[in-house]
Amino acid sequence: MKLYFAPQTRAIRPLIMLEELEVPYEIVLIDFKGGEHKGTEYLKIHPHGQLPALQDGTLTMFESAAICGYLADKFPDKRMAPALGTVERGMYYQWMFYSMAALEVYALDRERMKECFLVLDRALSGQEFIVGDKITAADVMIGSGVTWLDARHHLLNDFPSLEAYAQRLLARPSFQCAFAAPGENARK
Ligand SMILES: N[C@@H](CCC(=O)N[C@@H](CS)C(=O)NCC(=O)O)C(=O)O
Repeated sequence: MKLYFAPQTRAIRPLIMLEELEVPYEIVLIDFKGGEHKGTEYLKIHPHGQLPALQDGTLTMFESAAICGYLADKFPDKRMAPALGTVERGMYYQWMFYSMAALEVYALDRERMKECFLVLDRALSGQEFIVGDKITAADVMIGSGVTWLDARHHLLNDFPSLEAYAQRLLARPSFQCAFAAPGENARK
C-alpha cells in the first residue's frame, strides 16, 4: 500500500490508521510547499491535487475519512471498525461523518466549534474512546480534527473530557509518529 503524504496535512489521518493497524505500507512524500500536489503526475492520483491519497493494488482513492474507513474494513481482525449492523457501528458512522460534516464544515466558525466541542465533551464523559472502550477509525478522524481545530480556536481548556481524550490520543505512538517531523514518520 502506498500513502501519498505530506506532513501537517490531513494525510496524517491514514498514517495514524496504518500505524494503529501495524501493517506494511510505503510513504510517498509529496513536496506540498513546493506545489508537487498540483503537478501533472500527482493529478493522475488525486484529481483535485490534494492530500491524502492511497493506492492499494488496483485501487486508487482519496478523501481522508473514506481512506480510514477502507483501511479499518480491510483489516477486520484489528477491530478498528465495529461489526456491521451493531449499535456501535451506528455510532461509528455518526462520528465518522460528523468529523467531516460538522467539525470540518464549521472549522472557521468559533461559536459553532464551541457547540461541536460541547457535543463531543458530553459524548466522551466517562468513556475512553468515541465509540466505547476500543479505538476505532472514528477516533482517528475526531481526534485529529479536534487537535487541528484547537490549534486555531484554543477551546479545549473549557471541555475537560474532550481535552483528556485529545491528550490520550496524542500520547499514542501512532499519533506521535504521524505528527513527527518529515522523514521520521514511517515505522521501521
Ligand atoms: N476532504 C479532503 C480534504 C483534502 C484537503 O483539503 N487536503 C489539503 C491538505 S490538508 C490539500 O491538499 N490542500 C490543497 C488544495 O486544496 O489545493 C480530505 O479529507 O481528504
